[in-house]
Amino acid sequence: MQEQGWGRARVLEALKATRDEDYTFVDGEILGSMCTAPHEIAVAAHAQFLETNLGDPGHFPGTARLEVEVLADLAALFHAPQGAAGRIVSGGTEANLLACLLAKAATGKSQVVLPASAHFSFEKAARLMELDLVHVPVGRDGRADVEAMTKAVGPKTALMVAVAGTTELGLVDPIEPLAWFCQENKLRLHVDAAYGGYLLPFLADAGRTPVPFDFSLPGVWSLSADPHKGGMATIPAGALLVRDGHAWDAIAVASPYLSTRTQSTLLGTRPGAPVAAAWAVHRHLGRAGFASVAETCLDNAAYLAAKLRGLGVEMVAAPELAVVTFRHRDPSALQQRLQGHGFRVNLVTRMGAVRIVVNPHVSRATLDRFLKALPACL
Ligand code: 0PR
Repeated sequence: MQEQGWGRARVLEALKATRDEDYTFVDGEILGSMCTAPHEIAVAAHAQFLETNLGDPGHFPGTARLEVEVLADLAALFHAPQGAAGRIVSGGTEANLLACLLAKAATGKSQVVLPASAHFSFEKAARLMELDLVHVPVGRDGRADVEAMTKAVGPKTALMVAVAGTTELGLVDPIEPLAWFCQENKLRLHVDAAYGGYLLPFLADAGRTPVPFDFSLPGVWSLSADPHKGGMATIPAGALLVRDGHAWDAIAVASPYLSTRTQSTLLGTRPGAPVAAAWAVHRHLGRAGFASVAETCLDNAAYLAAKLRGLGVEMVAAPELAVVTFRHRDPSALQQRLQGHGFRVNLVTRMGAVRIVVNPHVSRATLDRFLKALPACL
């Protein structure tokens, strides 16, 4: 640290210059992220709640109520029964870590059966909790292979994981048969809807066939969804809901010097600002607003995929949600060339492909500009 402090203007100017080195969601510069530009009302709400800490909710009873209300919205959206309980967490990673921790605490077992397509956050869970991860190869369609998943289950299994919107392809696993299997075998099923959580509830509104994925399936034990992805809240905001709310008691630690007696999230100090942001977007858009955003994203993804096919580009899988992943003989070179045109796509190295996530900030006009630049880059 330098000896003497800088004036306010100098600090802010230096920060502005630094921020200018970043890419932004504006103008569709970032095309491969699962996050999106926070909604304008989320930004305003975030700014109002900067000092709030949900780790000590006694000081912030208003903010604590917002967490309860966001969770109640999500519980209703995902058809959670009476008695379910959740927590707002820092994102999909913390939600997956907690789902594993809750299952381990409830069963005393440490094996987790999951599709090979599951997010790498489960690897972190495995290291932290000494879990035995059984990665089951996915079927030819890129989705969890039901037969192989059920065969992988044994007496040591604490949890099965299914993904509702995979990171690489945005595909939804066959959750219904997996949930029936788990129900019949008294096994816990965690649905990772970090990405799909704000799209799947609106498929029917968007003129698509609904896909069962949530607590309406009795075998679903827990479900995560990220307000900081499809919820257009500010970072960091994830959510984990558990069918049997008492499950949280098993991981609670005493917090004697705080305003609550126990805590059962991984974080101690927890920002209230993104929770206020999520609440603001929920109230401002309502179900109808989210349905309309979902329809636009799904339509735009289908438009992009059709145009790409027209250019002779090969999709890894037909897009089910709004992730468009296509093959290229040299994905890194393609990424570099697109970067030269102001578009940042993500690599899916494992598949020799690049990924575009058609999130709310990606407009039809942006896609048309991208499609115009693409042929010269291919
Ligand atoms: N579960 C699924 C299915 C996910 O896709 C992700 C993140 C997570 C869990 C973990 O969520 P958090 O990152 O919120 O902890 N998937 C994206 C990925 O890893 C996240 C991401 C976000 C990627 C922003 C790029 C980016 O610019 O690809």
